[in-house]
Amino acid sequence: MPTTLELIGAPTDIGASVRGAGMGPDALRVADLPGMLARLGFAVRDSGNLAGPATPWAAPQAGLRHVDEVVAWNRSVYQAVDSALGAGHLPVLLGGDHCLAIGSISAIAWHVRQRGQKLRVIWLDAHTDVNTDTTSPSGNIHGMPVACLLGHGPAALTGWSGEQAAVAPDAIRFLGIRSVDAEEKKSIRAHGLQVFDMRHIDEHGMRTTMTEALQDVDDNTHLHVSFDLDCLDPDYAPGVGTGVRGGPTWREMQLCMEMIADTGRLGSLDVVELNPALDVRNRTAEVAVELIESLFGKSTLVR
Ligand code: Z70
Ligand code: MN
Ligand code: MN
Ligand code: MN
Repeated sequence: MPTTLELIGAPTDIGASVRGAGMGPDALRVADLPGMLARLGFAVRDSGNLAGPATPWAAPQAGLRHVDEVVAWNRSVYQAVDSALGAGHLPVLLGGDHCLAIGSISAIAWHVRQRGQKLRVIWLDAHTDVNTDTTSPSGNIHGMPVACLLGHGPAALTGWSGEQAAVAPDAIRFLGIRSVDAEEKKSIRAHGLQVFDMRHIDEHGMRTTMTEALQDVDDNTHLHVSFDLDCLDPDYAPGVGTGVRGGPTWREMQLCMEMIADTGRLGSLDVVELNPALDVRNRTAEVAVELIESLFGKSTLVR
């Protein structure tokens, strides 16, 4: 029986700094994400888009912007990912901004713990997203999901997996990093987070970097990929809210995805921060679909 991929749309920019990420799920559908996955041989179930509160674009309060709405969206995401995993499906969250990883990865962490598996999270991003309400320069919660998943930050957004920390610091591998706030650097050092930043990729190449990042993946590992499209260089992926120069190229990113596919352990995926309002003829959505095709084993199938 083929693996069933369950697509879960979360059309919101509730944690972002600029408007537009709410159109991400439909742009990925227009780029034919469901058709591509079906052609790879998967059963695809598109659950459509979740509903949630509009983005008020209010000022941050106590270091947090839109926290009640972020909680509401993440509750829906948690429930949808939880029921996908409960049905034996592989959840693919279509964001939406990166704050949604709090609900997604919390649900995944709960199931992985129940199954007695080892969770490893590959965080593909220009940013480390490890701010909290007390360190964030912006108050935007898409800059905080990693901290929340490590058990730090506002009480309303921590502890969702049934443990204070959904993910242990040594279970996350960051790739493509090139924009880290001063307070985030302290947190990275304090937690000993494994950050494969752009300097590391430049010096060692993507192949060695991915070999290191996937070094302890074994037969009992659930691999979760949290793919922020601003990981890519903006020349290849202009349709993101906060592009940062100097990211991986299309080719480097393809190799990254292929090496994850080769593990055979991919268990869940977030695709976030696609902003069609800033894109050029849906190019970033199309690039995302090409990369996700490799992540789900395109090249493995032809070897
Ligand atoms: C900054 C902050 C961020 C994504 C921007 C930016 C965070 N460190 N994350 N775009 N995806 O506001 O916390
Ligand atoms: Mn991010
Ligand atoms: Mn980012
Ligand atoms: Mn800690």
